[in-house]
Amino acid sequence: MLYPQPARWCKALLACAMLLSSYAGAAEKLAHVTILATGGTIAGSGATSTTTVGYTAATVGVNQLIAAVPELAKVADVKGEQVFQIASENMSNEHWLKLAQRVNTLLAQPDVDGIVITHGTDTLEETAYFLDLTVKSRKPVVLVGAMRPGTALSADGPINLYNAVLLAASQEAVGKGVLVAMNDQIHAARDVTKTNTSTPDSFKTPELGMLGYIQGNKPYFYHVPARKHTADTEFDVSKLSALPQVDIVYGYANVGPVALNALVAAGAKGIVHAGVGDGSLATPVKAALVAARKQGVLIVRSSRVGQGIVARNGEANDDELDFVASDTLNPQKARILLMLALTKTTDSKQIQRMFATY
Ligand code: DAS
Repeated sequence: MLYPQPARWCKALLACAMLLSSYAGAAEKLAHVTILATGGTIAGSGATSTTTVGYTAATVGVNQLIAAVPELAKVADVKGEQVFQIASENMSNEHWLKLAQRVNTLLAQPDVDGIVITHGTDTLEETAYFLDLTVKSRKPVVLVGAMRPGTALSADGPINLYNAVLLAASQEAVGKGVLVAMNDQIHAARDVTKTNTSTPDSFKTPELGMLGYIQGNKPYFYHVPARKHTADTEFDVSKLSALPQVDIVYGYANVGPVALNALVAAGAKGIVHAGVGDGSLATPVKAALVAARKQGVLIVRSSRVGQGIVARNGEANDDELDFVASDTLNPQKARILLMLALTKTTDSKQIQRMFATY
């Protein structure tokens, strides 16, 4: 038969219409995820396929990142914005304020269900925690990076980006705080840290544990963050154009007060001391910290050790010295909480409460 009967035409047209409507329906059901690109290795390129160190970070734009992973279209309706294009060792307070303000503006829109931020791995944990304390929404915000540039054999960026978008599009990620998706794992912003200079399994949450996995196109959560975050935060950066200057001094054998005194003289409003052990203070440094406190500088005792609680009144009499203990926050994260705390108060007792809350 050359031409099908009209009845068959109708059946064929009906089948096509149903197929198209199912695709359209599926597309309608996909969550709307915005990818904010900031640079880093995930946007990096190397000279050869075996260049996994010594490549150039922050060379590939957000549209190229999205085009390189067509599978994204199966898990979300994705849009991209190039917010910055930097290696993350150059991330600044100003970058953080701009990013937090953009995230909050987007999440207030009903047509945005989640956000993915592509980021260099060097300060990814810091940006994640800053946003954990400043995002005013329960919608998912997921940070993602790569330990190898996209030009390398077994580049980890594409699958990390796919997993991050899938997570940001999921209902499971709602209300869990800012998340980090790396190496098929889901980490909480507060506790994740970069533990290796170059291997793909670099991001870990030592002792306190990661939240779950992304496997077989699905997120699996086994834990939830215990501390306050995002929608429950008391910090508001919406009208800020700068943050108080807070610096970190490192403890080690034979340390003296020169670096500390220079930072205080340069106008630091807060100092985080990355002490040896349980936040111990070498005698000459303790004297300089006491003098700084008398000038109104807020002092937080943290530890270079990386795990465990820095106990209040443990290695130093914080009550007498009017210092703050960092709880389990590592020095770089204690700095972020102290900076935000100083936008609200200089009362050390209030700030200690904040370290017990977030
Ligand atoms: N320089 C590193 C950064 O941008 C590259 C990376 O690991 O992302 O953080």
